[in-house]
Amino acid sequence: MLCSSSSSLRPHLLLSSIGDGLSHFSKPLHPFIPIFNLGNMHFSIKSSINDLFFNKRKAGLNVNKKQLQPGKVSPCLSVPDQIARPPYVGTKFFPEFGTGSEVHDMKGVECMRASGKLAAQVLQHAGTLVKPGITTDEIDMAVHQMIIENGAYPSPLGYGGFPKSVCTSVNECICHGIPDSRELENGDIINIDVTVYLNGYHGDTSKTFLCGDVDDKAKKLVEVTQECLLKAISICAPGVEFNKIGKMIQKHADKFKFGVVRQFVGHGVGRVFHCEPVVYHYRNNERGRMVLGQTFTIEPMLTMGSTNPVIWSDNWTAVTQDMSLSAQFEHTLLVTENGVEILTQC
Ligand SMILES: [Co+2]
Repeated sequence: MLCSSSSSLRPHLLLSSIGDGLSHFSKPLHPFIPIFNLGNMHFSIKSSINDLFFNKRKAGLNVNKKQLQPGKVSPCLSVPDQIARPPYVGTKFFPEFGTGSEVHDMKGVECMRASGKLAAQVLQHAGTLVKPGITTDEIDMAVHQMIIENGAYPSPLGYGGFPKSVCTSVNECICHGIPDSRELENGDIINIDVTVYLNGYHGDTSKTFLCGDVDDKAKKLVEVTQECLLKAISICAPGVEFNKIGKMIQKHADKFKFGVVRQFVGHGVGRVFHCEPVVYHYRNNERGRMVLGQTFTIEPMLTMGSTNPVIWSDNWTAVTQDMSLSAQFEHTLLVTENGVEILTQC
């Protein structure tokens, strides 16, 4: 959850109308927060004239799919009192993007391994639930239950007011979809983004799952997005520049003519949910190198068409401007002597 100019929960968000043209990204304000709060202004999905125009264009990009619509969001779920909360829970403000990077000693590494493993197990379980007819709200309930049963807190719940325990991003939703009453349909793709807070450490991971029979174009998008993540992971090691990640991802996406979303970024993660470094998924010349013992995420979002996000009036749900499909994969990584260890795998 981070937005790029300002966040994955919120990758950084830029003004969507100029997003692709921006070369001067300011530092992310917050992973979960758009720089410009477009939701309540002119970009409401239902009212935008642009949408009418872009809907006509979506035929080849989101074949036979209905435009995603907001469903009903159920009341907040509770967390037992004995489970420790991250410091942002119960505050009205978006947490600051942490300026210190997460570099761990042996004990910290063990805590990161534990939270990463739990996040991966929860994500794996959530994936088994994906089938036509299940609601994203039911997936949220299952995720919430499994996290609290393991003595952890679901990091998205209460993060800057986010109302649910997991992000569920269907079809043209790039990220930060709020679980609701919508039933998954045959042919949908859905990203499930799980973050858990266990013993004071966050573990953050997401995957895009196929629901029923998915057409070949969408399958290819999902496959290539996962390849982008794995290729980026393969070049990480102490001393490697973070900008190598974006180069690798963009190069592979370009081969298949898929777009790379710029406004949402990877991030440092550990005691803090979102902190430095900012990890861009597209070509860039940002400075900064990986350090032994450091933990961060890589979480590329690829699209079939426009990479510009539009934010719904719920202030969270980010969808592609042209309704083209979007896929995402994410891991939390630990820099080791020879490369990185993927913390978020079972
Ligand atoms: Co993340």
